[in-house]
Amino acid sequence: METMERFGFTEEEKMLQQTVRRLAREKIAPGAAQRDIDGEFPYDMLEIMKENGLMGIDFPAEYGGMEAGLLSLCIVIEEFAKVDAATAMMPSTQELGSLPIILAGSNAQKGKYLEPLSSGEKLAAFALTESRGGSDVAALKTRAVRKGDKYILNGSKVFITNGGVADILTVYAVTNPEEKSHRAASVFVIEKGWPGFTVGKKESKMGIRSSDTRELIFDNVEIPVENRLGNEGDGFHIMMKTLDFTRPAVAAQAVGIAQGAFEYATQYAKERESFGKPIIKHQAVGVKLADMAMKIAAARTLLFRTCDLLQAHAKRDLSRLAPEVIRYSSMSKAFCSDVAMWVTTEAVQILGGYGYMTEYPVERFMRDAKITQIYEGANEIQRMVITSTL
Ligand code: COS
Repeated sequence: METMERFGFTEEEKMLQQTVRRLAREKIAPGAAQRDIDGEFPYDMLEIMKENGLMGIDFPAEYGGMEAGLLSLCIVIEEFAKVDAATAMMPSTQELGSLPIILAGSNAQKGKYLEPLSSGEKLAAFALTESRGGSDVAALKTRAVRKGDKYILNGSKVFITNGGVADILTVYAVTNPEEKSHRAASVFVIEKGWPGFTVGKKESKMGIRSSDTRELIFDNVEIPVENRLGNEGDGFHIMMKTLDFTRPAVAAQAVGIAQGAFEYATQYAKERESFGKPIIKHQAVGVKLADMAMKIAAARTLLFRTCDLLQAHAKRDLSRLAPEVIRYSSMSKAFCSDVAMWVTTEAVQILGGYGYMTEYPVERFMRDAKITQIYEGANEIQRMVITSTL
């Protein structure tokens, strides 16, 4: 049976939303179009995140985080994504890259790594996907071989967000190939600058262009044994549980993108006239806007409900979440991102020729929306996960 823990924001969450909404409007929106053109990692935006304590929103208070919960993280991501989906990835990538440490790290590992990550002084990355794909996690090939008190890491990862800017990376590698595939891998914390660890060129992407996406190459990288998270063989479970908690962050990014495009298209439809009246008065346009409003509201409601469920079951260990909770995580990711893609495409349609021009923001929203259907588990995978819990 489903249970409803709560519905609605606490006073703190309302205040957080107001604060980040203002920050997004005043500090993040103005340079968003130029950052999309430049495609460079925006360190000035990182400074804004750090000044406002937003890099460690859901990090444990014990290690300098705000410990404000997943819903708070999603509130922040939505507000930023309304104006700039790439900047919105800063707190979410920090959470994704660090959650394996929060879930499976020893006190010593947490003590060493989490504080500089919560403050944003150091950046994190989550290194799972390889060139043969990111969906079939159990088939990944990067290898870590134990030699005394070290592991020797060889292989490569692709499409890693923050790959070129991260200081601390959580890396998935096979340690026990003789075990069955879901017990064959482990997760390690590695640091920028370690001998043998290099990064490829920055990828040029369709959307979220200012985020840093790269290949990672490991050539005999020596990892001290104390940098393994959990036990040998825990890797698959660590990464799956991390994704259970971070897929709603992608959903939040998608809802923000959809809302941003919707608001722009609505304003445009009220001002632009054809056949002697504002185009919103033409049913063909008005009905599109009504459908956009409905789908966004449904998406956001599903997202908030998912955050409630995950927060109520948030145990910072490796125990598996209830099937219903895993289902909601995947449902929110797939549904919100599909809505974002549909809404942004319709927003471009409403603006007509102007929608196709880079001078207007809706084509950027449309390009940014696409990745939310692909990363952190393609929407086809989310539907497999949903089915598996039924
Ligand atoms: N949390 C904890 N454990 C999990 C889990 C979860 N969410 N999902 C599966 N497991 C465990 C299962 O309990 C099972 O454990 P035992 O072997 O002890 O019984 C094991 O993992 C295997 O589960 P399953 O058979 O379902 O695994 P599959 O290999 O069939 O793969 C999918 C499952 C496809 C769901 C998984 O590989 C996946 O999510 N892939 C997408 C990954 C992704 O998001 N990639 C994007 C790039 S990273 S940004």
